[in-house]
Amino acid sequence: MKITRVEAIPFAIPYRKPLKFASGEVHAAEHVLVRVHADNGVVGVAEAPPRPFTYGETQAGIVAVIDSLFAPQIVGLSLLDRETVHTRLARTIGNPTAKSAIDMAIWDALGRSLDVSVTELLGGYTDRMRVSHMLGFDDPAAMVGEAQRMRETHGITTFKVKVGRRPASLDTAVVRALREHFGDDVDLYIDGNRGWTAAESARAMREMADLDLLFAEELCPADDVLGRRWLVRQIDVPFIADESAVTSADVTREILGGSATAISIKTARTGFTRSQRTHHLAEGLGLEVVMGNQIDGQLGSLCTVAFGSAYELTSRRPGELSNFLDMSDDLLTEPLRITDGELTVRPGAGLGAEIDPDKLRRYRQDH
Ligand code: MUC
Ligand code: MG
Repeated sequence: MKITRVEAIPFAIPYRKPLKFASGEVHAAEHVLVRVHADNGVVGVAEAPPRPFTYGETQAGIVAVIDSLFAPQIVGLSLLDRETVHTRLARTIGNPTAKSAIDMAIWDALGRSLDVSVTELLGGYTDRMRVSHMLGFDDPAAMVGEAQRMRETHGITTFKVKVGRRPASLDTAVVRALREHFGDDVDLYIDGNRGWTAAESARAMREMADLDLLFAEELCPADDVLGRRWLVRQIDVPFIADESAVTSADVTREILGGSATAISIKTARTGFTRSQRTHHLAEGLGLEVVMGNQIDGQLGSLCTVAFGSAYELTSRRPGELSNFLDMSDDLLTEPLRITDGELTVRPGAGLGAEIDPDKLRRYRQDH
């Protein structure tokens, strides 16, 4: 089970409808498919989504760091040497999605080699998660319409509403319209992607006090240290740290510092190995966890549900697993389906994902 080769293949698939939020917008999935080959003939796969507005990575940068630094450091190691892989990749700072895609492709290859699923390898708690859908910026009628379509078509009843615009009434009107339209039939939470100041966030939370929000996420920057602590102390729902808490050290710092009271785990940026560490830390600290979405394609969403289903804590809340529905196409031979508000892991070995060669030929950008 020795790693013989690591491929990083850039591809681009347009979105049917762009996703807009306070820190940026996404019009196309310009991701990198990572394939880890082993000497037993097995190939593991995962995808890296560059998010320059969050982590500074670009598609070309991910390909370059994998080809020039990461691949040479891990070729020759066994698929079982995950701790050594982790340590070697950690010598390079940053590059979270490039590292994570390699890590997850190794777990996929290991599962395929041992003929067990990644979820079973990680913890095997369940085989499915309820799905939370993310609603990007639009006017209230369009966002209510999208939520309604998601409920009718996929049975989804939990929605994360992107907020952080100015004036904040643009967003509070959306949350109010959703609550008025659905009543108690849906769960709602909000994500500001650092768009508001602490004072604007506090005011908006007061305006929405009667709307029964489940969580609030990254409403203002964690770097506004005292303002953020002041905000988190006064609101009465768990405050999720997302982009401010990527590593376990970040989680420790933000939680112990009072800048958050819950966390988002995103396999796209912590893979399976580092997500395990964050999960264990969250359990030890007694934190709520939401499995987040890095605007993943189907392969990335499969990674999220594979990890989220592996543990009780990560499968307790609906996971953000539906962004791929906005893409015009994808790479998998067998598309993911969200049914009755749930996404299941793939039966079979590893992640259970097969890449359609024709689709990869159509969308890859390196030829
Ligand atoms: C999210 O939860 O914030 C948007 C920006 C990012 O880093 O992730 C997405 C979703
Ligand atoms: Mg977020």
